[in-house]
Amino acid sequence: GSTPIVMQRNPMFSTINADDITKFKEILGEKNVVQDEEALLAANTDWMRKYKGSSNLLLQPRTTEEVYIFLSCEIVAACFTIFCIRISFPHLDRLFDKVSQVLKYCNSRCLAVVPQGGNTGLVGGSVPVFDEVIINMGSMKNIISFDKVRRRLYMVSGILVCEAGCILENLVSFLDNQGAVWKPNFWILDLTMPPFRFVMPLDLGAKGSCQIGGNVSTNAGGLRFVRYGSLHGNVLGLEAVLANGTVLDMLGTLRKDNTGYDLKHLFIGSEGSLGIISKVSILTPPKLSSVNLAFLACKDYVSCQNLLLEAKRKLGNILSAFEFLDSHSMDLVLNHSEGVRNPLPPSMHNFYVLIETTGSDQSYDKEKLEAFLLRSMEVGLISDGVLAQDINQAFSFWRIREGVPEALMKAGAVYKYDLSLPIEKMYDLVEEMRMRLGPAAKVVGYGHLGDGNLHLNISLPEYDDTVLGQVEPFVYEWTSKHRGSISAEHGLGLMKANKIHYSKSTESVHLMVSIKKLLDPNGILNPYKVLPSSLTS
Ligand code: FAD
Ligand code: 2HG
Ligand code: ZN
Repeated sequence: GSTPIVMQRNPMFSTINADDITKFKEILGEKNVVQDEEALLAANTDWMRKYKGSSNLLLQPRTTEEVYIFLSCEIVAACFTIFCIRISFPHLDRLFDKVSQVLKYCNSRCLAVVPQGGNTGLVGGSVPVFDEVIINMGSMKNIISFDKVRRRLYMVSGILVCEAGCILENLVSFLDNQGAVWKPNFWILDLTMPPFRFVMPLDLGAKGSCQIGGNVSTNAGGLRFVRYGSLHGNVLGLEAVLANGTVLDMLGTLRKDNTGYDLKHLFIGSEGSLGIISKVSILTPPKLSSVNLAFLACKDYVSCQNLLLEAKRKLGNILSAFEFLDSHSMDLVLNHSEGVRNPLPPSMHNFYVLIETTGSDQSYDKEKLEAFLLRSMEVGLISDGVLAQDINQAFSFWRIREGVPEALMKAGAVYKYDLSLPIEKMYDLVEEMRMRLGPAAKVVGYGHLGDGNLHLNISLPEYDDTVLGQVEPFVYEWTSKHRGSISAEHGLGLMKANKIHYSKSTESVHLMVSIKKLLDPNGILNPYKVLPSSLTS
Protein backbone atom coordinates (compact mmCIF):
# COMPACT_ATOMS: atom_id res chain seq x y z
CA GLY A 1 0.00 0.00 0.00
CA SER A 2 1.30 3.44 -0.80
CA THR A 3 0.15 6.89 0.14
CA PRO A 4 -0.89 8.83 -2.94
CA ILE A 5 0.79 12.20 -3.28
CA VAL A 6 -1.20 14.30 -5.69
CA MET A 7 1.29 15.97 -7.97
CA GLN A 8 1.72 16.79 -11.62
CA ARG A 9 4.65 15.74 -13.76
CA ASN A 10 6.57 18.84 -14.78
CA PRO A 11 5.84 19.15 -18.54
CA MET A 12 9.18 20.94 -19.06
CA PHE A 13 10.97 17.60 -18.76
CA SER A 14 11.49 15.48 -21.89
CA THR A 15 10.73 11.81 -22.09
CA ILE A 16 13.37 9.22 -22.96
CA ASN A 17 13.67 8.25 -26.63
CA ALA A 18 15.77 5.73 -28.59
CA ASP A 19 18.50 8.29 -29.32
CA ASP A 20 18.90 8.93 -25.61
CA ILE A 21 19.39 5.23 -24.96
CA THR A 22 22.00 5.04 -27.72
CA LYS A 23 23.82 8.01 -26.25
CA PHE A 24 23.81 6.56 -22.72
CA LYS A 25 25.13 3.24 -24.05
CA GLU A 26 27.87 5.13 -25.83
CA ILE A 27 28.89 6.87 -22.61
CA LEU A 28 28.46 4.03 -20.13
CA GLY A 29 28.65 0.84 -22.13
CA GLU A 30 25.68 -1.43 -22.84
CA LYS A 31 25.53 -3.30 -19.54
CA ASN A 32 25.39 -0.15 -17.43
CA VAL A 33 22.23 1.08 -19.15
CA VAL A 34 19.55 -1.02 -17.49
CA GLN A 35 16.04 -1.45 -18.86
CA ASP A 36 15.34 -4.82 -17.31
CA GLU A 37 11.90 -4.86 -15.62
CA GLU A 38 12.92 -6.55 -12.39
CA ALA A 39 15.89 -4.25 -11.81
CA LEU A 40 13.72 -1.23 -12.62
CA LEU A 41 11.02 -2.31 -10.18
CA ALA A 42 13.57 -2.52 -7.37
CA ALA A 43 15.14 0.83 -8.26
CA ASN A 44 11.71 2.50 -8.55
CA THR A 45 10.59 1.32 -5.11
CA ASP A 46 11.86 2.71 -1.81
CA TRP A 47 12.91 0.69 1.27
CA MET A 48 9.51 1.04 2.93
CA ARG A 49 7.70 0.11 -0.29
CA LYS A 50 5.73 3.29 0.22
CA TYR A 51 7.00 5.42 -2.65
CA LYS A 52 7.01 4.07 -6.20
CA GLY A 53 8.19 5.77 -9.36
CA SER A 54 7.75 4.69 -12.95
CA SER A 55 11.18 5.21 -14.46
CA ASN A 56 12.10 3.15 -17.51
CA LEU A 57 15.81 3.73 -17.23
CA LEU A 58 18.47 2.93 -14.65
CA LEU A 59 22.02 4.13 -15.27
CA GLN A 60 24.99 2.73 -13.39
CA PRO A 61 28.07 4.82 -14.02
CA ARG A 62 31.29 3.09 -13.07
CA THR A 63 34.87 4.14 -12.72
CA THR A 64 36.54 4.48 -16.08
CA GLU A 65 39.37 2.06 -15.38
CA GLU A 66 36.91 -0.80 -14.99
CA VAL A 67 35.50 -0.17 -18.43
CA TYR A 68 38.77 -0.86 -20.21
CA ILE A 69 38.78 -4.25 -21.89
CA PHE A 70 42.17 -5.90 -21.99
CA LEU A 71 41.92 -7.76 -25.27
CA SER A 72 45.36 -7.51 -26.70
CA CYS A 73 48.84 -6.20 -25.99
CA GLU A 74 48.09 -3.09 -28.03
CA ILE A 75 45.03 -2.33 -25.94
CA VAL A 76 46.97 -2.98 -22.75
CA ALA A 77 49.64 -0.58 -23.96
CA ALA A 78 46.99 1.98 -24.91
CA CYS A 79 45.30 1.66 -21.55
CA PHE A 80 48.62 2.04 -19.79
CA THR A 81 49.35 5.20 -21.77
CA ILE A 82 45.93 6.61 -20.94
CA PHE A 83 46.49 5.71 -17.31
CA CYS A 84 49.88 7.47 -17.28
CA ILE A 85 48.42 10.54 -18.95
CA ARG A 86 45.71 10.61 -16.31
CA ILE A 87 48.23 10.36 -13.51
CA SER A 88 50.37 13.13 -15.00
CA PHE A 89 47.48 15.45 -15.88
CA PRO A 90 44.80 14.91 -13.27
CA HIS A 91 42.55 17.61 -14.75
CA LEU A 92 42.14 15.38 -17.82
CA ASP A 93 40.16 13.11 -15.51
CA ARG A 94 37.14 15.25 -16.33
CA LEU A 95 37.17 13.84 -19.86
CA PHE A 96 36.67 10.38 -18.40
CA ASP A 97 34.03 11.28 -15.87
CA LYS A 98 30.97 9.21 -16.65
CA VAL A 99 28.69 10.99 -14.19
CA SER A 100 29.67 14.29 -15.71
CA GLN A 101 28.98 13.11 -19.26
CA VAL A 102 25.62 11.63 -18.30
CA LEU A 103 24.46 14.75 -16.47
CA LYS A 104 25.67 17.06 -19.20
CA TYR A 105 23.62 15.10 -21.70
CA CYS A 106 20.53 14.92 -19.46
CA ASN A 107 20.72 18.66 -18.90
CA SER A 108 21.01 19.38 -22.63
CA ARG A 109 17.90 17.22 -23.23
CA CYS A 110 16.08 18.43 -20.11
CA LEU A 111 15.78 14.89 -18.80
CA ALA A 112 15.06 14.77 -15.06
CA VAL A 113 17.23 12.49 -12.92
CA VAL A 114 17.18 10.90 -9.45
CA PRO A 115 20.58 10.27 -7.85
CA GLN A 116 20.40 6.98 -5.97
CA GLY A 117 22.70 5.34 -3.46
CA GLY A 118 21.69 2.27 -1.44
CA ASN A 119 18.02 3.27 -1.62
CA THR A 120 17.56 3.07 2.14
CA GLY A 121 16.26 6.64 2.50
CA LEU A 122 13.06 7.02 4.50
CA VAL A 123 11.48 10.13 2.99
CA GLY A 124 10.88 9.10 -0.61
CA GLY A 125 13.93 11.01 -1.88
CA SER A 126 15.80 8.15 -3.54
CA VAL A 127 13.20 6.97 -6.04
CA PRO A 128 11.57 8.74 -8.99
CA VAL A 129 8.18 10.35 -8.65
CA PHE A 130 7.38 9.93 -12.36
CA ASP A 131 9.74 8.79 -15.11
CA GLU A 132 12.98 10.43 -13.98
CA VAL A 133 16.18 8.64 -15.01
CA ILE A 134 17.69 6.79 -12.04
CA ILE A 135 21.45 7.25 -11.65
CA ASN A 136 22.62 4.65 -9.18
CA MET A 137 26.12 5.17 -7.80
CA GLY A 138 26.65 1.61 -6.53
CA SER A 139 29.28 0.74 -9.13
CA MET A 140 31.54 3.60 -8.11
CA LYS A 141 32.97 1.84 -5.10
CA ASN A 142 36.74 2.29 -5.17
CA ILE A 143 38.77 3.38 -2.21
CA ILE A 144 41.01 6.09 -3.58
CA SER A 145 43.39 6.56 -0.70
CA PHE A 146 43.81 6.02 2.98
CA ASP A 147 46.67 7.62 4.75
CA LYS A 148 49.44 7.77 2.26
CA VAL A 149 51.84 7.64 5.21
CA ARG A 150 50.33 4.58 6.84
CA ARG A 151 53.58 2.62 6.93
CA ARG A 152 54.99 5.14 9.35
CA LEU A 153 52.46 4.34 12.00
CA TYR A 154 53.13 7.37 14.16
CA MET A 155 52.02 9.61 11.31
CA VAL A 156 48.64 8.05 10.64
CA SER A 157 46.04 10.71 10.03
CA GLY A 158 42.92 8.59 9.42
CA ILE A 159 41.78 10.42 6.27
CA LEU A 160 39.86 8.19 3.90
CA VAL A 161 39.14 9.23 0.32
CA CYS A 162 36.71 7.05 -1.59
CA GLU A 163 34.08 6.98 -4.28
CA ALA A 164 30.49 7.75 -3.37
CA GLY A 165 29.14 4.26 -4.05
CA CYS A 166 31.14 2.56 -1.28
CA ILE A 167 28.80 0.75 1.09
CA LEU A 168 29.18 2.01 4.66
CA GLU A 169 29.76 -1.47 6.11
CA ASN A 170 32.49 -2.18 3.55
CA LEU A 171 34.27 0.99 4.62
CA VAL A 172 33.96 -0.11 8.25
CA SER A 173 35.59 -3.47 7.36
CA PHE A 174 38.27 -1.78 5.30
CA LEU A 175 39.24 0.49 8.19
CA ASP A 176 39.15 -2.40 10.62
CA ASN A 177 41.64 -4.28 8.50
CA GLN A 178 44.04 -1.42 8.01
CA GLY A 179 46.07 -2.09 11.12
CA ALA A 180 45.38 -5.79 11.33
CA VAL A 181 48.39 -6.91 9.38
CA TRP A 182 51.77 -5.71 10.49
CA LYS A 183 53.56 -4.48 7.41
CA PRO A 184 57.28 -4.42 8.25
CA ASN A 185 58.86 -1.21 7.22
CA PHE A 186 62.44 -0.71 6.19
CA TRP A 187 62.88 2.10 8.70
CA ILE A 188 60.77 0.95 11.62
CA LEU A 189 60.73 -2.54 13.02
CA ASP A 190 58.96 -1.91 16.26
CA LEU A 191 56.85 -5.00 16.79
CA THR A 192 55.65 -3.72 20.13
CA MET A 193 53.45 -1.20 18.36
CA PRO A 194 49.80 -2.22 18.56
CA PRO A 195 47.78 -2.55 15.36
CA PHE A 196 46.27 0.76 14.38
CA ARG A 197 42.69 0.42 13.22
CA PHE A 198 40.08 3.05 12.44
CA VAL A 199 36.30 3.38 12.46
CA MET A 200 33.79 5.34 10.40
CA PRO A 201 32.49 8.33 12.34
CA LEU A 202 28.91 7.21 11.66
CA ASP A 203 26.98 4.02 12.14
CA LEU A 204 23.38 3.20 11.28
CA GLY A 205 21.06 0.24 11.00
CA ALA A 206 21.17 0.46 7.21
CA LYS A 207 25.00 0.14 7.07
CA GLY A 208 24.87 -3.06 5.03
CA SER A 209 23.18 -1.28 2.10
CA CYS A 210 23.56 2.49 2.39
CA GLN A 211 26.42 4.20 0.57
CA ILE A 212 28.74 6.90 1.82
CA GLY A 213 27.47 9.22 -0.96
CA GLY A 214 23.90 8.65 0.25
CA ASN A 215 24.98 9.22 3.85
CA VAL A 216 26.62 12.51 2.95
CA SER A 217 23.71 13.56 0.73
CA THR A 218 21.26 13.01 3.58
CA ASN A 219 23.71 14.19 6.25
CA ALA A 220 22.87 10.98 8.09
CA GLY A 221 23.14 11.03 11.87
CA GLY A 222 22.85 7.56 13.35
CA LEU A 223 23.90 5.75 16.48
CA ARG A 224 27.29 7.33 17.24
CA PHE A 225 26.40 10.96 16.54
CA VAL A 226 26.55 11.73 20.25
CA ARG A 227 30.28 10.92 20.13
CA TYR A 228 31.54 11.86 16.67
CA GLY A 229 29.07 14.58 15.68
CA SER A 230 27.71 15.57 12.29
CA LEU A 231 29.08 14.78 8.84
CA HIS A 232 29.40 18.55 8.45
CA GLY A 233 32.34 18.16 10.83
CA ASN A 234 33.76 14.84 9.64
CA VAL A 235 33.60 15.28 5.88
CA LEU A 236 36.78 17.11 4.86
CA GLY A 237 36.08 17.26 1.17
CA LEU A 238 33.85 16.25 -1.70
CA GLU A 239 33.73 15.97 -5.42
CA ALA A 240 30.32 16.85 -6.80
CA VAL A 241 29.03 16.91 -10.35
CA LEU A 242 26.62 19.72 -11.15
CA ALA A 243 23.56 19.42 -13.38
CA ASN A 244 25.45 20.76 -16.41
CA GLY A 245 28.26 18.25 -15.97
CA THR A 246 30.72 20.58 -14.28
CA VAL A 247 32.90 18.63 -11.87
CA LEU A 248 33.38 20.63 -8.69
CA ASP A 249 36.63 19.52 -7.06
CA MET A 250 36.32 20.21 -3.35
CA LEU A 251 38.09 17.00 -2.42
CA GLY A 252 40.37 18.56 0.19
CA THR A 253 41.92 16.52 2.97
CA LEU A 254 42.82 19.42 5.24
CA ARG A 255 41.47 19.80 8.75
CA LYS A 256 41.48 23.57 8.46
CA ASP A 257 40.77 25.63 5.36
CA ASN A 258 39.13 29.04 5.61
CA THR A 259 39.55 30.20 2.04
CA GLY A 260 36.19 31.68 1.16
CA TYR A 261 32.82 29.98 1.40
CA ASP A 262 32.99 26.31 2.30
CA LEU A 263 30.90 25.07 -0.62
CA LYS A 264 30.99 21.39 0.30
CA HIS A 265 28.51 22.10 3.08
CA LEU A 266 25.85 22.96 0.49
CA PHE A 267 26.04 19.41 -0.81
CA ILE A 268 26.06 17.71 2.60
CA GLY A 269 22.37 17.12 3.28
CA SER A 270 21.11 18.47 -0.06
CA GLU A 271 19.59 15.07 -0.96
CA GLY A 272 20.79 15.03 -4.55
CA SER A 273 19.05 18.30 -5.41
CA LEU A 274 22.21 20.35 -6.13
CA GLY A 275 24.61 17.82 -7.61
CA ILE A 276 25.73 14.23 -7.57
CA ILE A 277 28.41 13.51 -5.02
CA SER A 278 31.01 11.34 -6.68
CA LYS A 279 33.88 11.28 -4.16
CA VAL A 280 34.17 11.84 -0.44
CA SER A 281 37.08 12.59 1.85
CA ILE A 282 36.31 11.80 5.45
CA LEU A 283 38.12 11.93 8.76
CA THR A 284 37.99 8.56 10.51
CA PRO A 285 38.75 8.29 14.22
CA PRO A 286 41.02 5.55 15.63
CA LYS A 287 39.29 2.37 16.73
CA LEU A 288 39.56 2.18 20.49
CA SER A 289 40.00 -1.11 22.25
CA SER A 290 37.53 -0.83 25.08
CA VAL A 291 33.82 -0.90 24.22
CA ASN A 292 31.14 -1.52 26.83
CA LEU A 293 27.41 -1.71 26.28
CA ALA A 294 24.62 -1.67 28.84
CA PHE A 295 20.98 -2.51 28.16
CA LEU A 296 18.83 -0.84 30.78
CA ALA A 297 15.21 -0.44 31.79
CA CYS A 298 13.67 2.76 33.14
CA LYS A 299 10.26 3.13 34.73
CA ASP A 300 9.36 6.44 33.07
CA TYR A 301 10.56 8.98 30.54
CA VAL A 302 11.77 11.46 33.19
CA SER A 303 14.17 8.77 34.42
CA CYS A 304 15.56 8.32 30.88
CA GLN A 305 16.04 12.06 30.63
CA ASN A 306 17.80 12.33 33.99
CA LEU A 307 19.90 9.29 33.15
CA LEU A 308 21.10 11.09 30.02
CA LEU A 309 22.05 14.19 32.01
CA GLU A 310 23.98 12.05 34.49
CA ALA A 311 25.62 9.98 31.75
CA LYS A 312 26.90 13.11 30.02
CA ARG A 313 28.20 14.43 33.30
CA LYS A 314 29.70 11.23 34.71
CA LEU A 315 30.85 9.31 31.65
CA GLY A 316 32.01 12.39 29.79
CA ASN A 317 33.96 11.71 26.65
CA ILE A 318 33.81 7.90 26.79
CA LEU A 319 30.05 8.02 26.12
CA SER A 320 29.59 6.82 22.52
CA ALA A 321 25.85 6.07 22.25
CA PHE A 322 22.73 6.88 24.22
CA GLU A 323 19.66 5.38 22.55
CA PHE A 324 16.15 4.76 23.83
CA LEU A 325 13.04 2.82 22.89
CA ASP A 326 9.67 2.62 24.59
CA SER A 327 7.99 -0.67 25.50
CA HIS A 328 5.71 -0.37 22.43
CA SER A 329 8.79 -0.40 20.18
CA MET A 330 10.21 -3.33 22.13
CA ASP A 331 6.95 -5.30 21.68
CA LEU A 332 7.09 -4.72 17.94
CA VAL A 333 10.66 -5.99 17.68
CA LEU A 334 9.90 -9.04 19.81
CA ASN A 335 6.85 -9.84 17.66
CA HIS A 336 8.35 -9.25 14.25
CA SER A 337 12.09 -9.90 14.37
CA GLU A 338 13.37 -13.43 14.40
CA GLY A 339 15.77 -14.50 17.12
CA VAL A 340 15.49 -11.27 19.10
CA ARG A 341 14.74 -11.52 22.81
CA ASN A 342 14.55 -9.10 25.68
CA PRO A 343 17.71 -9.62 27.77
CA LEU A 344 15.89 -8.41 30.87
CA PRO A 345 13.41 -10.61 32.78
CA PRO A 346 9.78 -9.95 31.79
CA SER A 347 8.44 -7.08 33.83
CA MET A 348 6.52 -3.87 33.33
CA HIS A 349 9.32 -1.70 32.01
CA ASN A 350 8.13 1.33 30.12
CA PHE A 351 11.44 2.37 28.56
CA TYR A 352 14.72 0.82 27.53
CA VAL A 353 18.03 2.63 27.16
CA LEU A 354 21.28 1.53 25.54
CA ILE A 355 24.40 3.19 26.86
CA GLU A 356 27.68 2.50 25.11
CA THR A 357 31.11 3.67 26.17
CA THR A 358 34.20 3.61 23.99
CA GLY A 359 37.64 4.29 25.38
CA SER A 360 41.18 3.04 25.52
CA ASP A 361 41.40 1.44 28.94
CA GLN A 362 39.14 -1.58 29.45
CA SER A 363 39.39 -1.93 33.22
CA TYR A 364 39.13 1.81 33.89
CA ASP A 365 36.23 2.31 31.45
CA LYS A 366 34.31 -0.70 32.72
CA GLU A 367 34.76 0.34 36.33
CA LYS A 368 33.59 3.82 35.47
CA LEU A 369 30.47 2.54 33.71
CA GLU A 370 29.69 0.03 36.45
CA ALA A 371 30.00 2.66 39.16
CA PHE A 372 27.74 4.96 37.16
CA LEU A 373 25.13 2.23 36.67
CA LEU A 374 25.21 1.23 40.32
CA ARG A 375 24.69 4.81 41.46
CA SER A 376 21.89 5.32 38.92
CA MET A 377 20.19 2.18 40.18
CA GLU A 378 20.52 3.30 43.79
CA VAL A 379 18.81 6.60 43.07
CA GLY A 380 16.10 4.88 41.05
CA LEU A 381 16.93 6.16 37.58
CA ILE A 382 17.39 2.59 36.34
CA SER A 383 15.02 -0.22 37.35
CA ASP A 384 16.96 -3.10 35.81
CA GLY A 385 19.91 -3.60 33.52
CA VAL A 386 22.54 -5.87 32.06
CA LEU A 387 26.04 -5.29 30.79
CA ALA A 388 27.08 -7.12 27.60
CA GLN A 389 29.59 -9.84 28.52
CA ASP A 390 31.01 -10.30 25.05
CA ILE A 391 30.79 -9.03 21.51
CA ASN A 392 27.94 -11.41 20.61
CA GLN A 393 25.81 -10.18 23.46
CA ALA A 394 26.57 -6.58 22.53
CA PHE A 395 25.49 -7.39 18.98
CA SER A 396 22.23 -8.88 20.24
CA PHE A 397 21.48 -5.73 22.27
CA TRP A 398 22.11 -3.56 19.23
CA ARG A 399 19.86 -5.79 17.16
CA ILE A 400 16.92 -4.80 19.36
CA ARG A 401 17.43 -1.10 18.79
CA GLU A 402 18.47 -1.38 15.15
CA GLY A 403 15.62 -3.80 14.47
CA VAL A 404 12.82 -1.32 15.21
CA PRO A 405 12.49 0.17 11.66
CA GLU A 406 12.34 -3.29 10.09
CA ALA A 407 9.84 -4.57 12.67
CA LEU A 408 7.65 -1.55 11.94
CA MET A 409 7.79 -2.29 8.25
CA LYS A 410 6.79 -5.92 8.81
CA ALA A 411 3.92 -4.84 11.06
CA GLY A 412 2.07 -3.12 8.20
CA ALA A 413 1.76 0.49 7.12
CA VAL A 414 3.79 3.12 8.92
CA TYR A 415 3.86 6.91 9.12
CA LYS A 416 7.34 8.05 10.16
CA TYR A 417 8.31 11.31 11.80
CA ASP A 418 11.95 12.09 12.52
CA LEU A 419 11.99 15.06 14.87
CA SER A 420 14.45 17.18 16.81
CA LEU A 421 12.79 18.40 19.98
CA PRO A 422 13.80 19.77 23.36
CA ILE A 423 14.53 16.57 25.30
CA GLU A 424 12.17 17.42 28.17
CA LYS A 425 9.23 17.79 25.76
CA MET A 426 10.04 14.92 23.41
CA TYR A 427 7.91 12.15 24.83
CA ASP A 428 4.90 14.43 25.51
CA LEU A 429 4.29 14.36 21.77
CA VAL A 430 4.23 10.55 21.69
CA GLU A 431 1.71 10.47 24.52
CA GLU A 432 -0.46 13.20 22.99
CA MET A 433 -0.45 11.37 19.68
CA ARG A 434 -1.43 8.12 21.38
CA MET A 435 -4.38 9.87 23.06
CA ARG A 436 -5.33 11.54 19.82
CA LEU A 437 -5.41 8.37 17.73
CA GLY A 438 -6.83 5.95 20.29
CA PRO A 439 -6.47 2.18 19.97
CA ALA A 440 -6.76 2.13 16.15
CA ALA A 441 -3.04 2.88 15.76
CA LYS A 442 0.16 1.82 17.52
CA VAL A 443 2.16 4.90 18.37
CA VAL A 444 5.80 4.18 19.15
CA GLY A 445 8.66 6.43 20.21
CA TYR A 446 12.36 5.63 20.06
CA GLY A 447 15.56 7.18 18.79
CA HIS A 448 18.72 9.02 19.53
CA LEU A 449 17.89 10.48 22.91
CA GLY A 450 21.46 11.68 23.37
CA ASP A 451 20.97 14.01 20.37
CA GLY A 452 17.39 15.11 21.13
CA ASN A 453 16.17 13.12 18.12
CA LEU A 454 12.84 11.32 18.38
CA HIS A 455 11.61 8.74 15.87
CA LEU A 456 7.83 8.91 16.23
CA ASN A 457 6.26 6.10 14.23
CA ILE A 458 2.59 5.37 13.76
CA SER A 459 1.89 1.78 12.81
CA LEU A 460 -1.38 0.68 11.25
CA PRO A 461 -2.57 -2.44 9.42
CA GLU A 462 -2.79 -0.30 6.29
CA TYR A 463 -2.46 3.32 5.18
CA ASP A 464 -5.47 5.34 6.22
CA ASP A 465 -6.11 8.92 5.13
CA THR A 466 -8.41 9.61 8.08
CA VAL A 467 -5.65 8.70 10.52
CA LEU A 468 -3.14 10.70 8.45
CA GLY A 469 -5.50 13.70 8.72
CA GLN A 470 -5.36 13.39 12.50
CA VAL A 471 -1.57 13.16 12.51
CA GLU A 472 -0.71 15.93 10.05
CA PRO A 473 -0.41 18.88 10.27
CA PHE A 474 -0.72 18.39 14.06
CA VAL A 475 2.72 16.74 14.36
CA TYR A 476 4.42 19.50 12.34
CA GLU A 477 2.62 22.31 14.17
CA TRP A 478 3.54 20.77 17.52
CA THR A 479 7.19 20.50 16.49
CA SER A 480 7.27 24.02 15.11
CA LYS A 481 5.62 25.41 18.27
CA HIS A 482 8.43 23.87 20.33
CA ARG A 483 11.04 25.21 17.92
CA GLY A 484 12.05 21.71 16.87
CA SER A 485 12.97 20.37 13.45
CA ILE A 486 10.61 18.32 11.29
CA SER A 487 13.64 16.43 9.99
CA ALA A 488 16.43 15.70 12.42
CA GLU A 489 18.39 13.32 10.19
CA HIS A 490 16.40 11.72 7.35
CA GLY A 491 15.95 14.83 5.20
CA LEU A 492 12.85 16.19 3.49
CA GLY A 493 12.72 14.13 0.30
CA LEU A 494 9.31 13.95 -1.30
CA MET A 495 7.52 13.44 1.98
CA LYS A 496 8.30 16.82 3.50
CA ALA A 497 9.30 19.03 0.56
CA ASN A 498 6.16 21.12 1.06
CA LYS A 499 6.56 21.20 4.85
CA ILE A 500 9.94 22.93 5.03
CA HIS A 501 8.33 26.15 6.32
CA TYR A 502 7.58 24.45 9.66
CA SER A 503 11.31 24.52 10.36
CA LYS A 504 12.80 27.22 8.11
CA SER A 505 11.94 30.91 7.67
CA THR A 506 10.49 32.20 4.39
CA GLU A 507 13.72 34.12 3.73
CA SER A 508 15.82 30.99 4.21
CA VAL A 509 13.60 28.95 1.89
CA HIS A 510 13.79 31.66 -0.79
CA LEU A 511 17.57 31.71 -0.56
CA MET A 512 17.61 27.91 -0.91
CA VAL A 513 15.42 28.19 -4.02
CA SER A 514 17.82 30.78 -5.50
CA ILE A 515 20.79 28.47 -4.86
CA LYS A 516 18.93 25.58 -6.46
CA LYS A 517 18.16 27.72 -9.53
CA LEU A 518 21.76 28.89 -9.79
CA LEU A 519 23.24 25.39 -9.66
CA ASP A 520 20.50 23.58 -11.55
CA PRO A 521 18.64 26.11 -13.74
CA ASN A 522 16.58 23.44 -15.52
CA GLY A 523 15.66 21.77 -12.24
CA ILE A 524 16.62 18.31 -13.52
CA LEU A 525 18.22 17.10 -10.26
CA ASN A 526 15.80 15.20 -8.03
CA PRO A 527 12.72 17.27 -8.92
CA TYR A 528 9.69 17.44 -6.59
CA LYS A 529 11.96 16.82 -3.59
CA VAL A 530 13.40 18.94 -0.76
CA LEU A 531 11.95 22.34 -1.76
CA PRO A 532 8.26 23.31 -2.14
CA SER A 533 6.95 22.54 -5.63
CA SER A 534 5.21 25.94 -5.75
CA LEU A 535 8.60 27.70 -5.69
CA THR A 536 10.65 25.43 -7.92
CA SER A 537 8.53 24.49 -10.92
P1 FAD B 1 19.55 6.70 -0.83
O1 FAD B 1 18.44 6.22 0.00
O2 FAD B 1 19.78 6.00 -2.10
O3 FAD B 1 19.34 8.25 -1.14
C1 FAD B 1 19.01 9.16 -0.14
C2 FAD B 1 19.01 10.57 -0.73
O4 FAD B 1 20.32 10.95 -1.12
C3 FAD B 1 18.17 10.71 -1.99
O5 FAD B 1 17.60 11.99 -2.02
C4 FAD B 1 19.16 10.55 -3.13
O6 FAD B 1 18.75 11.24 -4.28
C5 FAD B 1 20.41 11.16 -2.54
N1 FAD B 1 21.67 10.54 -2.97
C6 FAD B 1 22.09 9.26 -2.78
N2 FAD B 1 23.35 9.10 -3.23
C7 FAD B 1 23.72 10.31 -3.75
C8 FAD B 1 24.91 10.81 -4.36
N3 FAD B 1 25.98 10.05 -4.53
N4 FAD B 1 24.92 12.10 -4.74
C9 FAD B 1 23.85 12.90 -4.56
N5 FAD B 1 22.72 12.49 -3.99
C10 FAD B 1 22.66 11.22 -3.59
N6 FAD B 1 19.36 7.75 8.70
C11 FAD B 1 19.99 8.40 9.68
O7 FAD B 1 20.31 9.56 9.53
N7 FAD B 1 20.27 7.78 10.88
C12 FAD B 1 19.95 6.50 11.13
O8 FAD B 1 20.19 5.99 12.21
C13 FAD B 1 19.31 5.77 10.08
N8 FAD B 1 19.00 4.49 10.25
C14 FAD B 1 18.38 3.82 9.26
C15 FAD B 1 18.05 2.49 9.48
C16 FAD B 1 17.40 1.76 8.50
C17 FAD B 1 17.06 0.31 8.74
C18 FAD B 1 17.06 2.40 7.27
C19 FAD B 1 16.36 1.64 6.20
C20 FAD B 1 17.37 3.73 7.05
C21 FAD B 1 18.03 4.46 8.04
N9 FAD B 1 18.36 5.81 7.86
C22 FAD B 1 19.01 6.47 8.86
C23 FAD B 1 17.93 6.58 6.66
C24 FAD B 1 18.86 6.85 5.47
O9 FAD B 1 18.98 8.25 5.32
C25 FAD B 1 20.21 6.33 5.53
O10 FAD B 1 20.02 4.93 5.48
C26 FAD B 1 21.28 6.70 4.46
O11 FAD B 1 21.98 7.88 4.76
C27 FAD B 1 20.81 6.77 3.03
O12 FAD B 1 21.87 6.35 2.21
P2 FAD B 1 21.61 5.61 0.82
O13 FAD B 1 22.91 5.34 0.19
O14 FAD B 1 20.70 4.47 1.00
O15 FAD B 1 20.88 6.76 0.00
C1 2HG C 1 16.88 4.74 13.27
O1 2HG C 1 17.42 5.51 14.07
C2 2HG C 1 16.58 5.24 11.90
O2 2HG C 1 16.64 3.55 13.55
C3 2HG C 1 15.18 4.91 11.40
O3 2HG C 1 16.86 6.58 11.76
C4 2HG C 1 14.12 5.62 12.17
O4 2HG C 1 12.47 4.22 11.18
C5 2HG C 1 12.69 5.27 11.74
O5 2HG C 1 11.79 6.06 12.04
ZN1 ZN D 1 17.69 7.47 13.50
